[in-house]
Amino acid sequence: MKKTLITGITGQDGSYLAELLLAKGYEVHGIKRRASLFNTERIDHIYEDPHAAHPMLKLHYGDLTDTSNLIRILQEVQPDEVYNLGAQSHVAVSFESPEYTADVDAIGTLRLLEGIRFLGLEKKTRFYQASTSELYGLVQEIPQKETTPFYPRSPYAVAKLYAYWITVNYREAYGLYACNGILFNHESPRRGETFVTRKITRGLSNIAQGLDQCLFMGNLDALRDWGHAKDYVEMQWLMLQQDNPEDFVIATGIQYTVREFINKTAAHLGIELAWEGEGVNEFGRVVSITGENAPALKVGDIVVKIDPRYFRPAEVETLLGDPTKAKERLGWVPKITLDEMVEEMVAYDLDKAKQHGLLKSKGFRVSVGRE
Ligand code: NDP
Ligand code: GDR
Repeated sequence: MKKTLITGITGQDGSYLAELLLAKGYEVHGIKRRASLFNTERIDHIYEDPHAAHPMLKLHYGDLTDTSNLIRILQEVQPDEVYNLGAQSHVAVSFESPEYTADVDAIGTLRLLEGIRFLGLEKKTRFYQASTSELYGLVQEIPQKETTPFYPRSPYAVAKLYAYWITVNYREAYGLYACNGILFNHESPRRGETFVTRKITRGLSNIAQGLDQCLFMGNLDALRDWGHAKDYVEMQWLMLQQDNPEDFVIATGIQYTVREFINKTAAHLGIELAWEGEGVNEFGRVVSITGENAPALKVGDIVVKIDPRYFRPAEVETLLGDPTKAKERLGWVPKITLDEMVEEMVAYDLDKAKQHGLLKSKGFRVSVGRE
């Protein structure tokens, strides 16, 4: 039986990867942070009572900023595979907390690699690093592939650049089986609520059900190559099963603007929007409603506005990946289309909005969460 250690197991990707590895018969260990409230909602359905005879999922308290803690966990688990998914993963937040982001995302990666080496695990343990299309930043080539030069545009991306190269360095210097997955944006109903796709599916669902009035957005022209997280974690596992460690771009090869994502979300709710105004004065107005998903709305309502607060000090305007290498070498192709993903995300968020609407109608206080 193989043992794996996942940092970031409580996040979007960590939860899907843990499901996948449990289904493959792995003993899965995950690092969770101490928080003042429970933070395991995404993995509660696979959580096992630690008092069970042999639980296949085990959680350890820890943090990527804590070297001795990481070394102790590595020593205890002796993992065959480590997936380093833990990160301060929000690009906009990295401008607010650049030093913390560097500590977790860059030095945290080094701490894990050095821990593997320190414990003499470099011949046993395979290492996956969650690298990112944000490395391309101000893009030097369209579409972006493994050989495209990097030009990071945020403290997050600069920290991930260090993590990318230190992973390559430990592979070359110490013969560690270490890979970078350069993953383009991937989403799901488990996506954090402040990333743009989930902010849209959740925000418009709440507005449709009368829990909120307007969605305030940043740059609607940004272009992203969006896939489904479930498809992408399969690739993370595949990368560690090859004869030789290599880095791969994972993407769909199709890009859309944020505005198009809003239109698709609205369409799944039975709403058609017209875009009026320009620049910071642009807004989205309801021009037709079909079906019964938006009882709180009427034609003419303004449901999307721009708030410059969500503009970034330096923006990544366009990202488009070329996953040819992953297709040819690993036989990987994404299975879930963008429209199927939007449908799944809207269904999930609309269901939640309806539940909250019901509670509100019975007089209970409901918080929609504000950023
Ligand atoms: P999430 O933000 O959903 O999850 C991040 C995880 O990291 C959470 O489990 C979080 O814990 C944990 N974490 C945060 N800070 C620390 C810390 N100091 N020590 C230990 N753990 C920490 O990210 P995703 O699942 O979307 O992404 C997974 C990884 O892939 C990240 O490294 C991200 O940067 C990278 N990536 C993501 C892409 C995407 O589109 N989703 C694309 C390319 C790369 P908690 O739950 O307590 O907050
Ligand atoms: P990104 O994802 O920065 O690409 O990083 P995010 O969903 O935050 O932004 C995508 C694009 O949408 C624009 N945008 C907004 N973004 C947010 N969050 N909120 C808004 O209101 C808004 N309005 C417009 C952004 O400016 C941006 O251009 C994600 C993270 O998961 C990283 O960890 C990962 O490495 C990359 O994807 C690949």
